[in-house]
Amino acid sequence: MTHQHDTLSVGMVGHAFMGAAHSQAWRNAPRFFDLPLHLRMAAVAGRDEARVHEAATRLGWDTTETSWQALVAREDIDLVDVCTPGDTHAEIAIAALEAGKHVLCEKPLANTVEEAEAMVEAAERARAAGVRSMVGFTYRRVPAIGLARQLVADGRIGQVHHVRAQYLQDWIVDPEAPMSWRLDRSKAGSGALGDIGAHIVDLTQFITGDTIATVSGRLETFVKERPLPAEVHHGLAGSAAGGSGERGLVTVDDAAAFLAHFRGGALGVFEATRFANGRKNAIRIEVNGSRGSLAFDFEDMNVLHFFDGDDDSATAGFRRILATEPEHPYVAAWWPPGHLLGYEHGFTHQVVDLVTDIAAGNDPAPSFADGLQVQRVLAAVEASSQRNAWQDVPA
Ligand code: SOE
Repeated sequence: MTHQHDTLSVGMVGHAFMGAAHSQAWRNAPRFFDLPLHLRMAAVAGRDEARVHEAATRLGWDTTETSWQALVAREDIDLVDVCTPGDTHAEIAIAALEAGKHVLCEKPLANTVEEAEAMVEAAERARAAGVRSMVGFTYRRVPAIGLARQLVADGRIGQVHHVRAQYLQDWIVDPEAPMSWRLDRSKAGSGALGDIGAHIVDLTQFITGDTIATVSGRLETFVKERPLPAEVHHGLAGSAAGGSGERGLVTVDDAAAFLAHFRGGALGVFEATRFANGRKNAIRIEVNGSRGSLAFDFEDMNVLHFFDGDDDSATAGFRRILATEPEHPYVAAWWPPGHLLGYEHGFTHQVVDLVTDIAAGNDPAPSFADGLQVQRVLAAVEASSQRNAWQDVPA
């Protein structure tokens, strides 16, 4: 379905924080990996003409559009990369799929289960014509996370009993941190729950190969009103509040905590918060099984801790595996062992996997259906918090 048989022309919608991360990935993937298709960074779309021009120059896009509709209508575009806030994901992705374009869509897939369902239907219709789609849970592509999944699949930790996951940030702990779209339910769908809780739901299910069956949770909004911003940095709240004195209503959760029961029998404890003072982007995951345990923290993202219960008890203990060997996922394309990877590499790996699947005619993962399943878990947590009761996640 590519425009020219060996070129994939990409059009990106949105050019803030995620747009910058995706641009770097589209640019770097072919420089480090042997891709089956030539990539063309054909166009970027944004509403403000001056800003989108500046972004295209800075991020390396050939041309610009001032509406996503114009970008989707372009015949020379093969793939649409959706890097906008959640309220526009469904509309853009469905239009692009209907126009026969492959779609990469930022997470969470949508703002509601209903939107996500419509996206899955559109993806399935388009798939019949060879059109592919993927949702951007990039942390799956951290090598240490890939290794963790492999160890679980190989039975190295045995039957999974416990899943412990925290996603901890602190960028709005200051009550004077200004409003941003991420604090507005009509734009973002939810707060910490969907923005970062979605990642740990996806990651724990990816690592364990299991899915969450039922949840009991509580959402909290600690600061209910904030100053309207003078400017917004990278979609996160800026440090300087606007001078007008006007305040806006925070309509999403600041933090979410929930218990989960996995279909395979494991018990899960999850926490997602923007109020963990001092924690910037900690993603901590621990899995305890009948034969061993795994532990990961994104703030030390090249490392996986592995406890092998089969070791001699006199010398057993968590071993610190530096996941930078060529046999670890994606690493061979980069630097020699011990030369570390960072946040942006996950986005590059995402492009590599997507382009490889498109060229091979395979279904990329995580699919829109996977994104919908995560959305159902998030919706169940919200419902549980409202009802003060356990809530099942539809299979
Ligand atoms: C903001 O909380 C954010 O940028 C998330 O939206 C991303 O998904 C996460 O990778 C980092 O934090």
